[in-house]
Amino acid sequence: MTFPPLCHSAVKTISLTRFLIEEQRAARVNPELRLLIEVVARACKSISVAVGKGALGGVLGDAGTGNGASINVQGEAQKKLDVISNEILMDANAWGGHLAGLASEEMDHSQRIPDAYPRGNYLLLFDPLDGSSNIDVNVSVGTIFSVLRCPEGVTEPDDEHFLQPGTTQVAAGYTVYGPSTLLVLTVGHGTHAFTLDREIGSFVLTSRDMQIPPDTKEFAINASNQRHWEAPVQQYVADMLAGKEGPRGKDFNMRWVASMVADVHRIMTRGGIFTYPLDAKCAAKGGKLRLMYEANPMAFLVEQAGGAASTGRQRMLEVQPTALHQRVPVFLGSRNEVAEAVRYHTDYDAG
Ligand code: P6P
Repeated sequence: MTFPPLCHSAVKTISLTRFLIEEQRAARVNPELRLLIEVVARACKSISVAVGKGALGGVLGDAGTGNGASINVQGEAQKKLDVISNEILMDANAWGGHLAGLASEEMDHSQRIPDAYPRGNYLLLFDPLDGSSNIDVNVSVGTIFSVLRCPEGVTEPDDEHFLQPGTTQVAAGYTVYGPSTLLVLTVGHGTHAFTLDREIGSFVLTSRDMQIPPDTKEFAINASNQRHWEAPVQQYVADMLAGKEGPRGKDFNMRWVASMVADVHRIMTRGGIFTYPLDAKCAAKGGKLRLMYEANPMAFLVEQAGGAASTGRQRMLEVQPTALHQRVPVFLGSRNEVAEAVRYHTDYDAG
């Protein structure tokens, strides 16, 4: 008896679970990493529900007691949803036995999996709710995560064990909580997008092997910082703004959502360059965006989609981290445009 022809559309879809099982059969993930990704995806579904409630869930506004907002290690006011999202990811990943430790934008130091639970071979880093300053104005926000191997023989990981270059990531992803909730994932074999089907509560493969167009006419930058930029960035942006009559010979468009996940997802979908360059305001910190759980996972995803990611002077994934919450300048997206931005830095540095 062979299976009858399955006709209704639901069986033609590939769920995240089926995708990961097929990746496992192809020896591209092992059972432990598959479990890790499924646990993180399930936690993102819970975050999507919390974000989606908005004012009705009493989850908007700043976290902290009546005497003022709580401030995180970044020196930023925490939103209630920052704290809720962080707790969702912590709780979801504690008991599964797939992790040795985890680190979050919202926590000063990394955390080992509690002794009550078995420890696994992976380290998880995340920004539980990136762009959360947009929450109160109902603009898309997201979760960003990165997966590293716990170093051989380390059973009690500390911050230092997380300080691995982006090339050592075994998986990375983001979930964007927008008009639809999308999980974009790589395990090192292409970048793939899954849309949350709220009726059945599962992520469904909607874009296999995404490809970022190599060229673009669209850039994303916070132009209010223009007077603070380094000289090569000033020139790079000025030449784009000069349009067809200028040295670039084409007109450009600009977008800035101020939510990295939203800006990067646009670029993953239609190309572009996202940049948060070094500027006088953040130069002392090394930049604005964090290397370990923002720039590196996004760089992995973008490179797997045929794009490029740089600090302006170095391939992002080759930066050797020196601190858990280290910040870096970021240029990522369409590979030929990133190469152009890097060239402005190279030419400037060469005098
Ligand atoms: P600015 C959000 O706080 C974030 O970390 C990224 O998501 C976003 O790209 C950037 O900062 C926005 O920074 O200076 O424009 O508010």
